[in-house]
Amino acid sequence: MEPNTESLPDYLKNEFAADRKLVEAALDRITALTPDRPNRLGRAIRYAVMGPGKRLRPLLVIAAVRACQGSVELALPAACAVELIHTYSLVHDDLPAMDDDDIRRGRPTCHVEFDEATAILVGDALIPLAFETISSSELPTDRAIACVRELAQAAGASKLVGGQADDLSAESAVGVRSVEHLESIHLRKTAALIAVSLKLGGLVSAAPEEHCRALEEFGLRLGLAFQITDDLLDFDGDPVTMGKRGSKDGQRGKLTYPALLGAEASRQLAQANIDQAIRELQPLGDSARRLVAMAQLVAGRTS
Ligand code: GRG
Repeated sequence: MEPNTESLPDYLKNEFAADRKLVEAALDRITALTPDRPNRLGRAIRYAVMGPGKRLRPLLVIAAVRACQGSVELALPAACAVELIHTYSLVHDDLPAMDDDDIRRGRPTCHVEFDEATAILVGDALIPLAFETISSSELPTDRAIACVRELAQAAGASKLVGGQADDLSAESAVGVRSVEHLESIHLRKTAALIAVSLKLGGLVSAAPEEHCRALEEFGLRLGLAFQITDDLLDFDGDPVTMGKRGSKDGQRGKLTYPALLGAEASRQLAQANIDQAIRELQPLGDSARRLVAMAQLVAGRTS
């Protein structure tokens, strides 16, 4: 499920590939089997985390660090922490009580490969592991605390979890069915974790507040565009390229952008959010070019 970087200049292609390797190696170390973790749980954690994900969020942390002239090495634990939270949310979202999916990242979902109780415990274990990873890093204490606080807020009941709760309620179709309602769900469910990835890159690099704010605003718009393209992929994407089933949202009567606006207007809205995201980067000047390239990848993504 690697993102298609064909359209990028060679130096950026190589840089993303190298950053991806760093992230994979760090995740591999963090999830290594150890005698103090029950073996089956440890294997399930590795199965979920080491599956072929795009690693968009950790790559965004690193791209933000590069834009702020920070240290990639120092940022790796925070980058991995966001991926651990993201992975827990996928494992729990796939459970029968939530979205009830049997394929994720081109393979059986965690509860299908193992069992439901184990998949719940995988999520339970990944949340503290994320915060342990940041707090055991070499970051100066004040930056580590700031990263823990921001990530906890983005993953909490007013953002990721609250957005998921409202998204599940919207399935019953008794709620308001408007673009504003949909945007409010996805700003929390999808965009908050993408926005905090960018903000963590700024915080780790001790970037000026104006730059951290610009990175977060970029992330919120990018996150919305990411969600709209996700809805479009579910609507008319290729399940093999995506590594998951398509047309699920339509079958469940879910509130989605194509269902509300139609495919063409949804595509335009995704592009408008990408354009706005890129405008938000203005305070960072030319050093934001990697982030611009990543926004363009999100606009054209097929998986
Ligand atoms: C269980 C609290 C809780 C939240 C679940 C992640 C999520 C919220 C729902 C997943 C459903 C979904 C399709 C959301 C749209 C955006 C999204 C998060 C897509 C998956 O992220 P990718 O494409 O996945 O970055 P990979 O596998 O590449 O990491």
